[in-house]
Amino acid sequence: MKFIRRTLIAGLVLAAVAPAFAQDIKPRLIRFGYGLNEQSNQGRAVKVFQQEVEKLSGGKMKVRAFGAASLGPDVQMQQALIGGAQEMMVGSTATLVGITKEMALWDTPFLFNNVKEADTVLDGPVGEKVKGKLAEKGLVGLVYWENGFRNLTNSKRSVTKLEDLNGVKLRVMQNAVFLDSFKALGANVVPLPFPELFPALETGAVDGQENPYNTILSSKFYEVQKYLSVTNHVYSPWIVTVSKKFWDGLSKDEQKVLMDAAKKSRDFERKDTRDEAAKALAELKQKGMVVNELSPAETARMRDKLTRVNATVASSVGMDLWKETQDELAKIRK
Ligand code: TF8
Repeated sequence: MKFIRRTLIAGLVLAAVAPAFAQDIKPRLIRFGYGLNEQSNQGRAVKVFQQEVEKLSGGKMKVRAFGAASLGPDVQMQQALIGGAQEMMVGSTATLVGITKEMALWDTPFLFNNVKEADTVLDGPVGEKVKGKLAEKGLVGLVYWENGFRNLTNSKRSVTKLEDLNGVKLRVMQNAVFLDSFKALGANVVPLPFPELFPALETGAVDGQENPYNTILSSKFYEVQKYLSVTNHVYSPWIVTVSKKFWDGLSKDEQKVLMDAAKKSRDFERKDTRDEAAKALAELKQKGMVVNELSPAETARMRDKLTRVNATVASSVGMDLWKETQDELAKIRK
């Protein structure tokens, strides 16, 4: 009896520590870079990823987080991942278009009407296909996070109609679809990497920019921008990527740790971002921003101008992928 009980206890103890023992996991250091600050939705989710990797690997795999673009803007980090000088990052899919042209799909104005559509397409076959294209270029895409629906801010005037954008120097991401879109709306577009944006707004080098409420808040754009126009002109995803050079040197168990942690961080991030976005507008008003909605007629005019870039997106991502996306959206909307 005593023997049995002892073996039983020993067995239970073993079972508790077994996963970490049985797994093929070595000590690993992962340098994880991101562009927003630690207090942002991006920073909070990186922390969740970090904790989850440590937990799932029994403390063997460690994630060192570098926020506020301290390892450089998105484009520079992507190159560091490809070269193997950095292990991981999260950033905008829009800045990946130079590497993987299919990413331009997500830059299509008004592609998604709501977050349910975004989640379904991004986590479904289309999202997987686009993500899979990264491997040819030395990157491994793990999961999509939510950056969010983008809205327009500027320091000149309330944008209530298209014509109000005339002559506004507007920063856009370094991405052809964004450039074309806002040119079509009549703005003077200035492509800039994200870390240069706040200083550019502060010095008046540019008058405006567009980003989700969360970022307008966490990056303190309200300090240098007076007007916010609710345009929701496009949904931006973020994507968590790994250096393929690093990934290919990992065991299956180590890869699974990163994938499982990435999924956990994604679920956390989307919820956290949506909770924050729901409250952010009131907070931005409180900080002194003048917020305006667009009339249905003006929204329709803007939509009409913006959807003219659809043909360009379709030809750069390929007609098959474009059609597959439209079919999937039609299915969701039924
Ligand atoms: C932008 C993006 C950025 C992201 C972030 C740095 O406007 O929306 O917020 O790329 O990862 O540049």
